[in-house]
Amino acid sequence: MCDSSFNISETAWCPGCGDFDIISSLKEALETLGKKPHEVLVVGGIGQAAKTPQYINTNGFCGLHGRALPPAVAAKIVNSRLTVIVNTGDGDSYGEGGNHFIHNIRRNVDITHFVHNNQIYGLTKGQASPTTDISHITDIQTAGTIHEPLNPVLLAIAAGAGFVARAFSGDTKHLTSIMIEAIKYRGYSLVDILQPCVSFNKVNTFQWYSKRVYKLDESHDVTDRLKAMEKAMEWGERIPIGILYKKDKPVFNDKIEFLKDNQVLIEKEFHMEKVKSYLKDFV
Ligand SMILES: Cc1ncc(C[n+]2csc(CCOP(=O)(O)OP(=O)(O)O)c2C)c(N)n1
Ligand SMILES: [Mg+2]
Repeated sequence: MCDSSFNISETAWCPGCGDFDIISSLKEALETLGKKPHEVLVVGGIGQAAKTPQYINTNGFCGLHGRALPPAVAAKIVNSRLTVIVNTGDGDSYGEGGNHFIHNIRRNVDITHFVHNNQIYGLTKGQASPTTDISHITDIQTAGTIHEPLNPVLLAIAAGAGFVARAFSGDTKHLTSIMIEAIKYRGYSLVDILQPCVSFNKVNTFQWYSKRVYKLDESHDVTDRLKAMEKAMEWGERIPIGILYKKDKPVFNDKIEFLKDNQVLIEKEFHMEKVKSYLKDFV
């Protein structure tokens, strides 16, 4: 483990889990950006990935299953000084939290969403998640999954997210660089991080991903939404990793009069009448 002010030594993850690489890349990204532990809030829901806030020395919040995004955006809205990062699983983000995922893309609060996508429900011992490939046999889906998997990066681009990337936990240098760009991006940013689950996903292993992933190079125009969607749809023998789409957009705070100056709301003088007049357009 690197010497970092973000270190906490205890974890309950299985040896070989991709979560270790993701958390060490996260620490490295935060160090590189010069962040201090008290300036960062890491939020998770429920799951193995969602334990990340417990294993990193920052402010942390563990919510309910599928409910990582609401407290994260709320924290950012009331304290815009915080760097707010959600680290949670594919089930948590795209299954139980699917509605929050779509609607927080529309809301565009300046937070970063790192999804530990092991294509399985890890904590509950290996049921199919929304990203499990079709025909994948599990203890519950004994004849193989019959549902088409969700493509989260394609969905995010289509729903209007301004920063969408895919990464692989097995290439930590590349993952760290993507994390840095995602944290720096002003607005909602999604990084779908492919990661092996050594205990409960025997199909999408480290070798499975290693054989398939390839890095997008400069020839990929990150501002071209249709090209980004095309790249997002590549899945199978070849899987592109890197920033798929990036575009500046107005964030939530820019659109609300009393948040525009990016002051910390909890430090603002409270005038009920003023707040009421700001809110009249929303009720
Ligand atoms: C509302 C609700 N539904 C289901 C569960 C049970 N549950 C806890 S974690 C989990 C799956 C977690 O999978 P994922 O988010 O992919 O994280 P991983 O463990 O794979 O990192 C489920 C189904 C729960 N705690 N609450
Ligand atoms: Mg999972």
